[in-house]
Amino acid sequence: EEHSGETPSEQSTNAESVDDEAELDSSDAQETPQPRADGAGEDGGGGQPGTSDAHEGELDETSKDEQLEGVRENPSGEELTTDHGVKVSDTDNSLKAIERGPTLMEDFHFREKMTQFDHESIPERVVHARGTGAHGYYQPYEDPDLGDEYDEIADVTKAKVLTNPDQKTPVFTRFSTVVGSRGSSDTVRDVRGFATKFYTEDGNWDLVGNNMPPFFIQDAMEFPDLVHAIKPEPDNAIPQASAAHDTFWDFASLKPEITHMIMWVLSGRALPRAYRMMQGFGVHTFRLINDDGESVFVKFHWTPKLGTHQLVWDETTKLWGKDSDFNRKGLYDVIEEGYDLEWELGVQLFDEERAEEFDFDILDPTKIVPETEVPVRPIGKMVLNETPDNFFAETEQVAFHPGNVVPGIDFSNDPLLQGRLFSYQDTQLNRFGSANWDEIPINRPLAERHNNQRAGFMRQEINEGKVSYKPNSIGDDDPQEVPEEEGGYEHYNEKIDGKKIRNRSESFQEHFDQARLFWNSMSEPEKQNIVDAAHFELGKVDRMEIRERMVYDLFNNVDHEFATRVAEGIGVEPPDSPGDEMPDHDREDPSLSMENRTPDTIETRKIAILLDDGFEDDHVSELESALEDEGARVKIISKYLGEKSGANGETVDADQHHVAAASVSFDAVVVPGGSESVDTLTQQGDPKHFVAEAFKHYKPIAALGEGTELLEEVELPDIDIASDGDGTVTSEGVVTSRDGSDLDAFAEAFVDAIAQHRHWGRSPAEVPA
Ligand code: HDD
Repeated sequence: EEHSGETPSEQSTNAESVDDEAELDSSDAQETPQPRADGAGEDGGGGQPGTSDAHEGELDETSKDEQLEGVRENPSGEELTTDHGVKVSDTDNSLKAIERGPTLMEDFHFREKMTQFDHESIPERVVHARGTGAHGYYQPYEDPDLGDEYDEIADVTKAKVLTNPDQKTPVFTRFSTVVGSRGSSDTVRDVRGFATKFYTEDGNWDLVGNNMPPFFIQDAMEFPDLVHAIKPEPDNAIPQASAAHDTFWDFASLKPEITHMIMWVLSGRALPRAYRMMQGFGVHTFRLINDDGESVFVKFHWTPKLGTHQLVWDETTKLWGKDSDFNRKGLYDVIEEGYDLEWELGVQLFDEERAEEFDFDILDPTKIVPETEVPVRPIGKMVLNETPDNFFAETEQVAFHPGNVVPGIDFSNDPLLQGRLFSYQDTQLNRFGSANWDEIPINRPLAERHNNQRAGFMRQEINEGKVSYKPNSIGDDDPQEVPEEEGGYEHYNEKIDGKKIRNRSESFQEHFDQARLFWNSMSEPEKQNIVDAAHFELGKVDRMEIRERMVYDLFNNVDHEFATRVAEGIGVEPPDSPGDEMPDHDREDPSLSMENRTPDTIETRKIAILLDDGFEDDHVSELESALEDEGARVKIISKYLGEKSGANGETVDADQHHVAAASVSFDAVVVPGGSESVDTLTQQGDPKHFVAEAFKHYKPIAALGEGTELLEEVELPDIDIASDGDGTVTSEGVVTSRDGSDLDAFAEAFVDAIAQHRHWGRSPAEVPA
């Protein structure tokens, strides 16, 4: 279990290696764990603790952790020193001329402490500022099934990271919101970033994707405009972390290519329940390259084992206040609690000829390759299982770059991707103020690095020797270039023939076909979510002409009924006939609906048990064990914290009290029996509100014995509640048993209801919560 198993004092630390003054000699200086030149030294270990390099074939799950171990600092049991290692006698009082006099310039400890503090902040990312990250590994499957066209993964790519099932490649993944600043809320309506750095034996590969497969625009040239339009308006910096304002929809309404992505952004995909319950997409078409230099196109897909799930809008807005770190904390907590979070990496593979047959251009990033056309083939899995030790050092300083690829993976000419290949290196210079950002421990490859790039701010490597140029005879012309056959990166030898031109390809001009495919593929509740979202977003737009353009020029070219439903909510005259460009098709792709992405699991779901003194002991213990056996996380909630006594003498501790707990932080709620407990609950507003709100948010609700009385008090519309003799009754995700005699059957029904995640068949409109 890697470093998390160690107590801080067991870890080898910076301080420890120079701890014993008596033993300090000139060679010990080497042992201070500076971020080091990987691979320096003939032995590859470089003589420094914990920073050993990967060698071919030796890479495993723990390699990155071991590398980072060399720079970890741990204060446990240590003495306070300055940055320069001088022991400090007083860190609370500055040095003064006399007791009540002015502070003296010579107080080096004061100056150093203050200077470091004054310079603590670095620029936040211009987009994707707010995020969270985790360590883990990627491992290819043995013999993945690639369908009829391709036999083996090694036939399509020579990337060892994707082909060698015996190799676990360390990864670091950062999830993010896009628009909000670093301190904004997690559960805003937004795209989510899903960026993974693979520390492969052949160098770093960064797959810098999103949780939605299309993108807003077709050419990187438009990216500054898109971001300016969606970010807070420049005169007053309002609104934060939201697209719901005039400038974004002004831009959108004038850019029909945005329509497909807008459908995704208005859907529940933009309100993920958890980062661990999100798909990820490489978005662009990339190339895979095999040993013979042959290329096949590829789209990358991450599929979470826990299903793809959403929040509902009302819930997200409450979370802004009650649990504003909901997504970031969710990832951190479950990993800390010991869950391994898993995503399957899948590929859609197609060659040039197949690409020609599609009725869209595979270089157009506003398009997906529908799974009805090309199935997704799982080729491996990623497991995230370690939280960072230090948010700034790891999650903030991790720097991704789509241009980081390894042999076997290459780019396509997607003009959005091509522009990104410039933008990320450039933005890291702005964030770090130096081209040496790749030397920061979280960004350092595990593969060896040797070249003649030199110097710059904050250079860490000590490059030995006289030579920093090629060709050279003084240093045997090292480091040597590597031929392609021996692993040197060679760009795909694509034939290019034509004229330089600044335009938009004719093949990029159709904008509504896939937007319609998305709409057609939604269930009715998902459609309603999209319409409601459009009502909110466009309802915040002051200018009528912008709302009208969205309805007439964009939505009415997706689907007439959709445009009509949106128009009705935002004071726009509904269009009388479909738009001229509305595609004439009723195609669907079931993989687009989240309702088809609900595997039968309740792992990591958070379930609230509402109780007070006098609860039915059996109900609570049986439910807890039934739910925990299935991998759910159970919390007991009561009016006050502390011990609660059951009717038959058992006791439980309340994990949370109602002032701090909110239904929006949970996936489901259950009220056990016990007349005294339920009497107390029914006299309070909070438990009733908890249940009503969970109902409003379509969440599974359960009650046993007298607990059913609480549900009756709340008056859940159109829901059957069990009476005596009914056994277990399930009604739109509300599971009740009045007699509570068959606890097993009850628990099973509740687990099933939780696995479905949300119960869209309800009509909660009148529920006052
Ligand atoms: Fe980007 C960050 C994903 C288009 C320019 N982008 C960034 C991050 C993700 C994406 C996940 C956060 C990485 C992290 O966690 O540190 N971006 C995408 C996807 C795109 C996309 C999936 C379309 C397919 N991006 C895009 C374009 C440009 C950029 C077209 C500019 C031409 N993106 C950036 C950036 C950022 C960034 C300004 C901000 C911070 C950073 O790079 O490191 O350079």
